[in-house]
Amino acid sequence: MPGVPHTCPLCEASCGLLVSVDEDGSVLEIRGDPDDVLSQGFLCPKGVAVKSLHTDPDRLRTPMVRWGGMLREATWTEAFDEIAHRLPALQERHGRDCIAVFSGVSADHALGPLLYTESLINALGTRNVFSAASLNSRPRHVVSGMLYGNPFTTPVPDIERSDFVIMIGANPVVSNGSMLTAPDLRSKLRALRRRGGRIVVVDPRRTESADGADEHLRVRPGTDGLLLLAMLNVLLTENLVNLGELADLVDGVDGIASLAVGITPERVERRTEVDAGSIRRVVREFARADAGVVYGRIGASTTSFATVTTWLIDVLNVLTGNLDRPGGAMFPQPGHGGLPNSPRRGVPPEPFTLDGPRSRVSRRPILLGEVPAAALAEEIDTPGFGQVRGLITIGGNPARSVPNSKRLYAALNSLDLMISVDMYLNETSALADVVLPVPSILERPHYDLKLYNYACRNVAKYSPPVLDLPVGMYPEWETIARLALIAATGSYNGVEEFDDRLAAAVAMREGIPLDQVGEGLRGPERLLDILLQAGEYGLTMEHLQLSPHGLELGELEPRLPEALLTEDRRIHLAPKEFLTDAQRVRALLDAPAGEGMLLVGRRHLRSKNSWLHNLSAMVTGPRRCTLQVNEEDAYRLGLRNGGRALVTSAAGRLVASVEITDEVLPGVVSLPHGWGHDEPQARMTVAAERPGVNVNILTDDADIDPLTGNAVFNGVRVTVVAHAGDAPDEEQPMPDRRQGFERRRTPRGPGGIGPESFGPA
Ligand SMILES: Nc1nc2c(c(=O)[nH]1)N[C@H]1C(S)=C(S)[C@@H](COP(=O)(O)OP(=O)(O)OC[C@H]3O[C@@H](n4cnc5c(=O)[nH]c(N)nc54)[C@H](O)[C@@H]3O)O[C@H]1N2
Ligand SMILES: Nc1nc2c(c(=O)[nH]1)N[C@H]1C(S)=C(S)[C@@H](COP(=O)(O)OP(=O)(O)OC[C@H]3O[C@@H](n4cnc5c(=O)[nH]c(N)nc54)[C@H](O)[C@@H]3O)O[C@H]1N2
Ligand code: SF4
Ligand SMILES: [Mo]
Repeated sequence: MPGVPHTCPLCEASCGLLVSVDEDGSVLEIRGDPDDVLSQGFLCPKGVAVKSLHTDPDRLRTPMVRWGGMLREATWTEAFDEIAHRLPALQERHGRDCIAVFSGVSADHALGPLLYTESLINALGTRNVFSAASLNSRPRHVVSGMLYGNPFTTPVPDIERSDFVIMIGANPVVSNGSMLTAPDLRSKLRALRRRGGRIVVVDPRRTESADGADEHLRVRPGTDGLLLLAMLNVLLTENLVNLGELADLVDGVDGIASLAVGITPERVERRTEVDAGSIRRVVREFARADAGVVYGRIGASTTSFATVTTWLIDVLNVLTGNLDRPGGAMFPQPGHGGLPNSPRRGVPPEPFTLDGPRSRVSRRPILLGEVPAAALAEEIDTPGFGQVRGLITIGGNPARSVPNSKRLYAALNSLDLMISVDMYLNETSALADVVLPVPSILERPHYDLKLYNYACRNVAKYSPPVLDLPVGMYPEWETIARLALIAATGSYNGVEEFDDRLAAAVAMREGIPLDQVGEGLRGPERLLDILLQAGEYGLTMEHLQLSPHGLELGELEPRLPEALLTEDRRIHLAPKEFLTDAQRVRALLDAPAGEGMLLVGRRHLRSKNSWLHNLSAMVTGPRRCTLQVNEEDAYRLGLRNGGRALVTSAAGRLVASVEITDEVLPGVVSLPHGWGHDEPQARMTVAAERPGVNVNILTDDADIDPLTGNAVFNGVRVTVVAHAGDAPDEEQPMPDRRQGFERRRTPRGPGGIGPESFGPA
């Protein structure tokens, strides 16, 4: 059975699928595509689960509208009429900024939102734009913006040619990489060791990646900045700095040198808990490697020192000459243009700066046009001009993914209007007034507009839908276009004209004559054709359509200085804002370690944040939402394996099941995110059977990385005590649902959704 090629959008690896379908359109099997340009047959269990995702009876297939307090199935006309009736009126009354948009991570993995959300935001004219980027990658953008002049110039580990990788707060064996698109990283890392290379993992947990590494440095959460400063100190004091090809491109080495003065491995040992001898040895070995790379992800970018940590990672790469060199940290060249780093577009209109506008309530930085997601709750619950009264979520579950869930839950319930575009009635969309469904992964086209910017090899691949759009479903781009039309004109008619105008505008921006655009193309394919033509390789949709397994565009090539968009086309290694913030890191040296335990997160191979838990194949085996505690701590705290613990932070508290393991260091506990499937109005039947607890009840929206406003999920201070209560095993103290807004509290009625047992006060 040949199967139809497609692309898995469930993580950043972008694996090729081969989907076998029978005559009546039923999906028979999903396998890895051996001819896929990137994944060459590799598939993880989530890829296989695209089939059960497609057939999941809970997946939304019709719009839902809240009438008389209950979400009921509705026609598209009813759903859009409801929005047209309420959204413009709200903006008229309270001003443009009263409607916020939250764009979740799934919106980064689907062409519709990738290409159309911007026009929705423009039509709304709101500055209240939020996304998952400020939950994980804003420090990366800011470091790239300040150092290279372009927030999207992302250095990516050239993993297939590297011979020394230091991974800081990343677990690619499970996550399959992040801001690194490279299917089957487990094998790629094994191959690296087989060819004599070395892998060092820096992580407070003994992760699956640490297990496969040569060395594991068990760092105390939140102290990586100190560790990196000590590494730089070794480089500088032992004369191991070697800028190589970068020598004529870099400014600011002196600034780095003065920052690292006196921060020796011996001095940081106490706070980082990493042995000084190991630090020195690793740095010497790294500096001697032919080509090495330091790579950091979630554990580096979601602590309160995230920007400085991310920055120092790049500094280490630069000072060892590993930036932009094969086997080091390289800049991919995707097949499409249209990104601000597209060479044809040249220098972006304004230099990247941290001195931009600030948010209304806590004056947090608005970067790349977005308010930090950790400020979403306060922008909703703080009265005043510009207060958010309505929210549109697309492909996200902020009720589970944003810090301080308790506050956000109350805030979401206080909104005058909430619209969700999603595949499920999840813990967020279940609170909406109108829910608009989207096609399944197999019913929509795909091209990884964002991920090819992080790919370990330059590739381009377009996957047409495997299956026809079912009757009664709209493509997601049309849904978003209709929302934009309502915001702009009050009416949702005229999608075709809207799309024509958008295509003309994008073509004009990219300098591509419209008559050069593929005939008969519309929607995302037409926009993609324009972006491809604007790209470095002069591709068209036709090229991609002729290559269903993807096009190989070559190994990563050095791109400096062309890829630099700083005004002087140099690397600004030591921006003053970073030097200043780094003083907080230096101050850690003499600060006391503090009371209580430090909470970190973790991911599991069979999860994707909050939303694959409704597929039985993804939740088999032992319960996974456990609080991992070291044996020493468990003994001290009187915790027993399988027992319960009450975990309390500045933001909230919850009860979790205890798992005693030496995977975590003493003083550290770990709880995964994306659980807490206990929202009575949600419709995720399988997930609700094993709800788990929502860790973001504990994370604090006041605790942020100051330079970016990025959320802090790791190194959160908590206290842990044994919990003797007779609460059910995965009980979770949620906000009191009896307070607040009656209209969202109504139990199941005819056509309504929610457990029978849940009644209004
Ligand atoms: N299977 C699976 N794959 C996924 C996802 C998923 O949910 N499941 N999610 C996707 C998404 S959205 C993303 S962003 C990526 C994330 O990809 P990764 O960043 O590779 O994944 P995480 O498991 O979050 O890894 C973070 C690591 O940081 C460690 N850590 C915590 N605090 C610290 C600290 O202070 N210092 C250091 N050095 N380490 C620390 C944690 O113990 C953890 O091992 O994964 C993507 N892929
Ligand atoms: N404590 C803690 N919190 C975290 C993290 C952590 O490590 N620890 N990680 C953070 C990170 S890295 C991220 S990226 C965020 C992720 O958090 P969110 O961005 O909120 O995303 P998800 O929880 O993955 O939910 C994605 C939603 O998209 C829907 N969906 C799937 N496909 C489509 C589609 O094609 N179109 C639309 N419209 N919807 C679709 C799914 O049904 C699901 O409801 O969470 C962050 N929150
Ligand atoms: S590794 Fe990622 S892209 Fe590949 S099959 Fe698994 S979830 Fe899909
Ligand atoms: Mo993420």
